[in-house]
Amino acid sequence: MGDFDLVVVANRLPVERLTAGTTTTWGISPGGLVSALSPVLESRNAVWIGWPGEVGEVGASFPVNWEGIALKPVLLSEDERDEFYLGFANATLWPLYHDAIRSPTFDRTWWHAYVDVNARFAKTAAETAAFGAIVWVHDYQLQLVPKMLRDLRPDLRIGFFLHIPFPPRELFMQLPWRREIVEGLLGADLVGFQVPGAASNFSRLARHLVGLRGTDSLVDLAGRQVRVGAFPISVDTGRLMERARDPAVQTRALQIRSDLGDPEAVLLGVDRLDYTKGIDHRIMAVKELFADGTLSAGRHVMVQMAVPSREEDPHYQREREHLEQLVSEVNGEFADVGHPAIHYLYQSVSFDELISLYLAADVMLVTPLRDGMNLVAKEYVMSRIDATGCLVLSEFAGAASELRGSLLINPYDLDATKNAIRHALEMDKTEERARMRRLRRIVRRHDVHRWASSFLVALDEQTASETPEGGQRH
Ligand code: GDG
Repeated sequence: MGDFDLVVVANRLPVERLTAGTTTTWGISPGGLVSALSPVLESRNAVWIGWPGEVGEVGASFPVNWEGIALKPVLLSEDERDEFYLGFANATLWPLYHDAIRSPTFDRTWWHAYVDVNARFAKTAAETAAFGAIVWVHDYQLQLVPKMLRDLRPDLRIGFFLHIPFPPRELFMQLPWRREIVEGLLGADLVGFQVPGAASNFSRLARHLVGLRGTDSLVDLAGRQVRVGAFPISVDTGRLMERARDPAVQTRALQIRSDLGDPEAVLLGVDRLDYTKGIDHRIMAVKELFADGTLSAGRHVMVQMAVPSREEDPHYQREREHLEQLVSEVNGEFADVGHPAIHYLYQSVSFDELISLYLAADVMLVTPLRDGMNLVAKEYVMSRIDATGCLVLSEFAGAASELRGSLLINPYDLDATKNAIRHALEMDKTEERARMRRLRRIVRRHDVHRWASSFLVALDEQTASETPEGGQRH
């Protein structure tokens, strides 16, 4: 038993090793979960348990504390990195949970590694949490942890949040270990999803596979109830607006536009390079708009930031080659000397630079084929402090159920995507501002602090109603 009152368990720690020559330092690592959780934990007696992102020992330079959050590494061997992380998490669960856009691989060796690594995370959490502490487990890599942890420490209050979609029954049933996964999640007191559809997919499966009773929001295990619900994640609206108001960030946005040749319109995409994000569908739509004369180099430009991700995975290597080929075809055909049609950046940038890019963009293209939420869409909205700018958003992003003022598209429908981009380019300022104000109101009312506190309040309520006298839960 440890002494932390709030334990976050996630696959990755919020830091990564940065090496320059022979010097090693640790810095904050980019990614959806880090952006979402850091502001919530900074003021609590909290510990974050996760994998440092590299195999083997972390070494003496590893920070035990990062901006007020204690860090506890869970180490993986090279085989575990390959089988648990690259294998079961990213080549089985990730594609299966994203509509099977790529075929999931089912491999028994990977499954055994998934069980072993989940057990290590559960053991570390059991050793770190104080009596009756809250343990908040995150995401698809750790779906067995809730049950394993409950078996070790029945006194804990366990919440689980899935950041990615939860598939419909027809797809989930392909998984050879479907029952183990559902039972693993049911070890929690509260299981949270991004959207109500995912929550009801899960509750229905629990009833169907494990033969339990209950409703879409409450699953009844013998002697214990598990609450299930939607908790749409959001962004740190205060920080985004503060950075967007910063004169240096605004000057940089003007500089970016001037570097792009002061075009009439800048279209922007920002994504991890991932086959779920629909980057190629988006570029195809833009290509056709250059072809039919709606867009022309010099007057219009697209900037596509593709942040390197999972580079060891052959699916991701192929996706990168495919995108680079596509961008080069578009530029080959439609660029003018000094005026590319698409600026493609395969790199990550600082948070301030990202906000400057958002400020420089007239049209933001967020077109995933399936996405749990998509924070980029919400970040763009909150950066547009003067309420200008248009958001073209896939209806298959979780964000679509909230961001009703955006131009919603089916990313598989190229004509619909082209029409939405045309609409964005031709939109009069009154409509643009009205839409953006509406979007800003929605995101501002529901920022990341509210997301975290509503999840923790729901967990509190659930466990308060469940705790028998003596403080032991079963
Ligand atoms: C998963 C789910 C869900 C991107 N490039 C840079 C950078 N980023 C930051 C963005 C944003 C985050 O990374 C990406 O978050 P997304 O939500 O768009 O996507 P995933 O990484 O797939 O996240 C997703 C999320 O978890 C949270 O629950 O919304 O559906 O798939 O915050 O700003 N940050 C910096 N430089 C970059 O170049 N600093």
